[in-house]
Order: sequence, then structure tokens, then C-alpha cells
Amino acid sequence: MTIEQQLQEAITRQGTIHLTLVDPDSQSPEEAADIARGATAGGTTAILVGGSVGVGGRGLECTVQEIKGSTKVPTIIFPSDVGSVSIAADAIFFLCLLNSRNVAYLSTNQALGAVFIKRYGVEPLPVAYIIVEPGGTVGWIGDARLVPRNKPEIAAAYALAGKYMGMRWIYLEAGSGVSDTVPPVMVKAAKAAIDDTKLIVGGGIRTDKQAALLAQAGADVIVTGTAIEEDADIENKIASFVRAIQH
Ligand code: 1GP
Repeated sequence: MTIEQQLQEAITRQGTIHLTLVDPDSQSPEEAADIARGATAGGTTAILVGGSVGVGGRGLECTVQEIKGSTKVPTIIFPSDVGSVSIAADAIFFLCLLNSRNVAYLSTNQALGAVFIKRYGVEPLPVAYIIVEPGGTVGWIGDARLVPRNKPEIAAAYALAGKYMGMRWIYLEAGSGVSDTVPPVMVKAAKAAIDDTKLIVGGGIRTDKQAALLAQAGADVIVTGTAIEEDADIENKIASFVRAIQH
């Protein structure tokens, strides 16, 4: 079974699934492996590895290898550009940043990375990436024309465009560590537009309540990173997210 099929199946089983984001720039590879171990015990479905700044090279490869040695769930690259691709990973979010002004994030990095991931057998998952205010670091680096928080219909239009371009996953991103998540009403509008295409939501999710509201609004996948970095009891923190979003 492909990684994509595994995720799809987990969504069918659990309603909404949780993915844990590990930023290789935030800790040592061994500490990253501890996070992955705790997250797996807590019931996360996969580990995403990525970050906007300082990700690449040997540090990234070592982090992916340590994580892979510590968990049975898939390890998926969440890239910022072609430099953050690891050949040790199981799969990669093959992102197109739909609301970027910069062709590098629309197709150039993708062209440079495609040959590489084919050669090393990393499974690509086609993801339309849409950045919403406040957008955080990724909004700035990705040169995104941020979707205004009070314009759910714009997010829905981008989400539908992503679906019609053939992406099987649509990702609404508010930015890592930001103070406000994507508004639930925006998630609801995007999900209504794309029907059975899967919707991923991340950025600023710190509490079970926030995660539950986003799941109820239509998120198929909830991503958290910062909340886990900030909590000493990773297993329990993830377990409570997983409980909150199941339906
Ligand atoms: C993934 O960028 C997010 O979409 C992660 O955000 O670090 O705020 O959980 P947090």
C-alpha cells in the first residue's frame, strides 16, 4: 500500500487524523526521534519533517534517519524548497504554493526536485498549499499573497482550483507558531467546495478545543508542531489531540 493510501485509509477509519510536524532546526536528531516515539505512542498517523529556515543537508538526513529508526508510522517531508528534500523519507508533500507571487514556489523548485525524488523513490503526494493570514514565516518566505482571514470564499476558490488542477490534498496554512489558527468558517467553506478531496489544516493549533473545532468544520488532517515542542509530555499531548478530532 502506498503512503497516500495509508493516510486515506486512516481518515476513513478515524474521521480526522493527526500529523506531527518536526522541524529539524529545532532540536538534535536524537531529540527529534524522541518526539517521533512519543507522537507514535500518542496515536499520530505520520511524522512530517520540515521547516522554513535552516533545513537541509546532513542535519536533515540525520533527523529523518533517526526518526525512521524510532517509529513505524510514515515519515513525510514537508519541504520549503528543493534543498529540503531527503532521500531517506518515505514520501514528500509535493507542494504547489498556489497563492505565491514567486514562480520558484509555484513550479521551479518542483521541477528541480521532481527528478531527484523519482531517482530515489520518494513517494510524491500532490498538495495544493494555500497560506492564510497571519501566514508566519512561511508566508513571508513563500512570498504569498495571504488570504484575508475574513474572506473564506477566497480560500474556497483556491481550494477548488487546486482540486481542478488535480491535487488530491489541499492544505490551508496559517503559519507555524502563529497566534490564530485558520478560522473554522474558512475550513468549512473550503471543504464544501472540494467535497471528498482531502483537506489538511495547520498553523497555530495549540489546544484540543481548537483542533476539535477545525475537525468539525471539515478538516480531514490536523497538523501540529509548536504545541508539541512546547509540551514535555508528548505522548499525552498527542493522545488528547487525537481523541479530540476523532469522529
Ligand atoms: C503546519 O506550520 C504548521 O501547518 C505547524 O504549525 O507549529 O503552529 O503547529 P504549528
